[in-house]
Amino acid sequence: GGPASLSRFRGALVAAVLGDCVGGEFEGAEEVPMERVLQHLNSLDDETKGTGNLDYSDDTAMARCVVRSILAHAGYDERDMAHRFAKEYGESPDRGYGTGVVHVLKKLSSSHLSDVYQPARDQFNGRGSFGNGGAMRAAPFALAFPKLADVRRFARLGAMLTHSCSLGYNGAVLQALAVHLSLQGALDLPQQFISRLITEMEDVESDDMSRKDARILKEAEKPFCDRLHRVRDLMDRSKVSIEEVISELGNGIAALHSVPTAIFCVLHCLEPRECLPENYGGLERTIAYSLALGGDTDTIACMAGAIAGAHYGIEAIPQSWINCCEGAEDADVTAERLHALYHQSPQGG
Ligand code: R7I
Ligand code: MG
Ligand code: MG
Repeated sequence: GGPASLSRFRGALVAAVLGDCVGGEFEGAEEVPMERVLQHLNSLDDETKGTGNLDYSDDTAMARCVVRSILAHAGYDERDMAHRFAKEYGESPDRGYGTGVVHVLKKLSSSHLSDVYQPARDQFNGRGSFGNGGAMRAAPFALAFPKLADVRRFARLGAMLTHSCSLGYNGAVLQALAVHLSLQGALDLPQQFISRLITEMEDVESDDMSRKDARILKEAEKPFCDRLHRVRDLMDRSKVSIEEVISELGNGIAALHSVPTAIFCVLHCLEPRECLPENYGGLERTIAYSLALGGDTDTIACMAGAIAGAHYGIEAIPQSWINCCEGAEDADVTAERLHALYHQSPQGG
């Protein structure tokens, strides 16, 4: 479909759930041979396994809170979103949450909290978390707000409810911007896509807090820009090994070591690749490639899925894969409501 078509909204939200559900199988594995990935994905075609048998994790659980909160308020409401995160955690605490963030979620359940951003600030000796938990649930911000400035602003605030370190919330901003651009059809020109992300992140990472955090954590002056330049270098190469991707970009639980990686997965899989089946389309390639990296596979596949789904649209996702994933059907339904909100927005599309 054209820019911001319903198919793209559905693709983004459903493929994010898919990445989370199928990626759970390999989360934490050091290296995953492509053979095993393909075996796992082939098994999804086996209808005897029943429907919805792959559970979603915290990635989808929190994204669903973001979506529902935005829909309920036709915009961002910090108290409501924080409350939904806490309630969801209270009802299903075993979705695989990060070990740090559970403390925030417990504090957020208190109704006397005067500042809902405070529990996140108290994390890790007051520096806040740089985990990818803000980024993993950032896609819905791109699907709710048509204006880039709003996507930036609200993805950042929404992440800060649990991740107050700039390396955490800036990762969420980057992920939301990637989905925003993809939704507009920007992946038709991959070089421009990565250049625009770099230009935006130059600005995002120019504030005092980002510079200070980068210095303290001994990262490059603008850590996400640095990684995006590496993505561009890897894109330009005809052959790249999985080992190089992992060593250059990472596959870990920090936003810095996973958001640029997810973006690379999407870019790398725009074209057919030798290591991937010929009958796979781009969306299938992206999911398979993300899993083969190992590490934080559910989250990297979830984020890559959102970006790729916004590009290829819902038609690119095999129905048999959708059938296996808990919450995929629900994501499809809510995508339609986000699409309506996005297009009714007074600022226009
Ligand atoms: O970021 P977060 O919500 O975790 C998301 C990940 C995804 O992969 C999910 O699929 C799920 O598996 O978890 O949770 P946090 O607890 O905020 O951060 C995750 C981890 O990153 C922490 O448990 C720490 O190990 C690490 N981490 C830090 N370590 C040292 N110093 C995050 N911030 C810091 C830090 O400042
Ligand atoms: Mg998870
Ligand atoms: Mg994960």
